[in-house]
This record gives sequence, C-alpha cells and structure tokens, in this order.
Amino acid sequence: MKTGLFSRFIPRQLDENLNRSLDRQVKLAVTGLSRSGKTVFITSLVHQLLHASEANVSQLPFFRIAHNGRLRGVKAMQQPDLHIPAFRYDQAIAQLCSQTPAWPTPTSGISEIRLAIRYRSDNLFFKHVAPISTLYLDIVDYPGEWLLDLPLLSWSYEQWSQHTLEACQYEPRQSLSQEWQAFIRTLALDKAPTGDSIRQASALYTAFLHRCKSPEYGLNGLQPGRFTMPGDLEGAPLLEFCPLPPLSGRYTDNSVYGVMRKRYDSYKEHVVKKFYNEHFSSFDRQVVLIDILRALNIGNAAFEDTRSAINMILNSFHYGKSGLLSWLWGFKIDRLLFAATKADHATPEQLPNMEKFLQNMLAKSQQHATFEGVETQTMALASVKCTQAAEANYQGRKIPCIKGVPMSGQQAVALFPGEVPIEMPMAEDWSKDRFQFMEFKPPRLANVHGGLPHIRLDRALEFLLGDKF
Ligand SMILES: Nc1nc2c(ncn2[C@@H]2O[C@H](COP(=O)(O)OP(=O)(O)OP(=O)(O)O)[C@@H](O)[C@H]2O)c(=O)[nH]1
Ligand SMILES: [Mg+2]
Repeated sequence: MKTGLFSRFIPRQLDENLNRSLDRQVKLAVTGLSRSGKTVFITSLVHQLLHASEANVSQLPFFRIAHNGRLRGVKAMQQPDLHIPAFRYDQAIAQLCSQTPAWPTPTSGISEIRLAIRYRSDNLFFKHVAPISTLYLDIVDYPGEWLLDLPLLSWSYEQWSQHTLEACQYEPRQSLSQEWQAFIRTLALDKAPTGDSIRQASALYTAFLHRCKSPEYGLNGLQPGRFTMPGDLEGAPLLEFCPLPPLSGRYTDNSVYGVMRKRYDSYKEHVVKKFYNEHFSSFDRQVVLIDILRALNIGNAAFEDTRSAINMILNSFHYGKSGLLSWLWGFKIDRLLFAATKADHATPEQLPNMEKFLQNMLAKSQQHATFEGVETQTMALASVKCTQAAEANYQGRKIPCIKGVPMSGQQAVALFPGEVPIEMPMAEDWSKDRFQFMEFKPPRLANVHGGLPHIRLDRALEFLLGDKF
C-alpha cells in the first residue's frame, strides 16, 4: 500500500520527499463522513490563512505565527498532482460570501489545493542563513462517502458480505433491506446468472443504501462508497455487485457468486486501491471532523452507526512518529485532531460538553493513536460561525440561547437547542425530540476580507501546523 521504493527516486518525488523530511511541506488529511463539514472547513481554513497577514490578526489570536507578526503572506499555488482538479476555493468562497450567502455545493469528486505559507523564521540557525522560509501545505477534498471504502482494502468479499449481512439483522437496516434480501434469496448463487439478475440485485442493494442515507435514518456506514456517490463511475459495470450469503459448496467464476466476487475484487483493485494510494497513503497530520449534533438529533441507531463508521475509517491510516528517513520508509501521522464541527449549533457554554462527549465517543481510537506516539487533541469548532450567543426569558429565568437564520427561514430566530450530554446516552435514554440542533444559513458579511467568523479554528491551526514554523 506504500509507494514503491523505485518511484521515490524520480526527481519530482525526491524533491517533494526532501521538502517533507525537512519540515517544509505538510500533507493534511481532512477526514470526515459525508456532510460532516470538510469542504466548509477547508474553505474557511484557506480563507483565514490567505487573510491572516492582513490587518485582521485579531481573527486568529491562538495561531501564534499570525498573532506575533511572523507570517509574511500565504498564496494558493499550482497543486503537485496536475491530473487532479484544483479545489474550487474561489467558487466556495463566492457562494459563502455572496449577497444571499449559501453553503458550498456538496462534493462529488476529488480536488486538491496547495498553499505556500511564507514566514519569518525564529530558528537560531535559519534566522541568519535563510530568514524567510516557506511551508507548503497540501489538502485534498473528496466526498465523505468514499472514505468508507478504505476498510474494504483489508476485507475479502466473504468478510465484507458477512459484515454487511450481520448489520442487516438490526433495525433500521433490517426493514430497509427487505426487498434486496428477498431478491437475493431467489438467486441460485452457484449457477450462471440469468437475465439481468446481477444488475437487478445491485440496483436493489443501491436503493437500500440510499434509503439508509436519507435524512430520516442518517446512517453512514454504507459500503461501497461509490454506490451512493459514483462520481465519474456513474453507470459503470464495476459498480454492479452486492454482498451475498456464504456459499458452502463449490462454485465457478461464471456463477452468480463468482461474478459478484470478481467485481468486488475489481472494485477494490481499480477504485479503492487507487484512491488510497494516490490520496491517503502518506499524510503527516490529520483532522477528523465529526458532526455529533446531527447524529444526536437523529437518534440511537444513527449515533451508533456514526461512531462505528469513524472508528472503522481510522484503522486505515498510519499513525506514529515519522523519522528523518521517513521519505524512505513511509510517512506517518504524528498529530491527530478530533474536532466536533458546527459548534455554533449549540450554545457557547455547551462547548466543553461537546469536547468531553467526543472524547468519550472516540476513546478507543484516541488511546490507540496515543500509544503509537501520536499527539492528539479534541476540540469543538465551527469553521463558519452562523449564530450569536443570546439570552431568553423562560418562566421568569434567563436561559442561554443562540440566534441565527434557520435554513428553512428568512428571519433570525432565538432558540435553546438542548444540552449536549457528556456520556454516551444509553439505549433507553433516547427519546424523540430530546435534541433539536438546527441547521443555519451562513452569515451575511459586511467585509469579506475581515476573515470568516469562526469558533476555535485558530486553535485547530495552531495544533495542526504551529510546530512547523
Ligand atoms: N452552522 C454551521 N454549519 C456548517 C459548518 N460547516 C458545515 N456546516 C453545514 O454542514 C453542511 C455540510 O458541510 P460540507 O463542508 O459541505 O460537508 P462535507 O463534509 O464536505 O460533505 P461531503 O462533501 O458531502 O462529504 C453545510 O452545507 C452546512 O449546512 C459550520 O461551521 N457551521
Ligand atoms: Mg465536501
């Protein structure tokens, strides 16, 4: 899964690797399930950096290099992989900062951005030899659905089928998968497929995944990722297969089971491995974005599903300390930030709860990373703050609330969206309407160059990049 030794010695690769070994380049993995806030996070991060050296240093008080005046300027550069589309920062920012602000369009393919960050070194040696240094920052954006494919790399077709069919023994998957399961029970798995049974089985399976993904159920652990977000593979036969129950007897490659299995292996080889090798095999830093409030809103099943999907994905990354020869042996992630996104959906005094909740939710993954020598942090943040803190009178008492324009409305409303628990709710603690975290429109900004309003994005930047300057 790592890049071959030979390819490391072609000049451009060597140059890139040397830059990384000398701490002049950082590859940041922005990881998160679909709709967790990756594109908005990248857009806001780029926007904050591009404007950081202007008059608005007060926007990023905890990003030290900006605050102490050592940041000379930041520029978007041509990205290293010319065959990959550029991240459309300009489009996303135009949508966010228009007269009627809108959220960026959901992502349907891969894109990449490289930033050159110029700064004044305060290193005792470099200060005299090369007072102005440049750090290159590479970020990739992609649809969250595709992340769920990474675990497939270590699963055989039989293992994946077993995993999926086991999950379908529980609600809501059990009811939602009825039609597909009934259809595959009619197939003679060890015989050659008749008519277009393979296509039909895969269409029913895909329809099942789409139902699981709908806002009503909000499930995330849906594989293969391209079935619900095909990108440029829309309609390709590579996407026509589905899991099947185990077959005890012998079967040929031309049987239903053999054909499905072969397509699964091709999908892994041509889609997942390519995606992993090109974009996910070599990161230095990682931020994992999690929309815990949405998961809490939908209910127990969605919450458990989100938790297991994230833990599953985190197993696909390399964690540990990268040494001086890391360009030879492969890069590893040495800083990992777990971030609860959209913190502006909760009242400000709930932020510590959000952070503790996230710590409890991902305790196992965090412990694993810490054991491997990775520095980890947990943070509640908002890439774009859409609400203001306010107070409301309720039965003669003042209670904290937030004020913002809901996605479905035109006027600002004030509301108390609910208390974020610290511990994981037990199955019996889930009651309908316990949480009412609402989605908001982006704010209308008077001055775009002042930087987008945010919550703790500067702390995130400091944790992810601060030690590189
Ligand atoms: N209030 C608030 N809402 C946010 C914030 N970030 C994201 N959102 C909301 O979450 C939605 C999804 O954000 P995206 O950044 O597009 O999510 P994504 O992870 O890129 O999603 P995919 O591209 O589908 O994988 C947005 O359309 C907003 O409604 C934030 O900082 N504050
Ligand atoms: Mg996106």
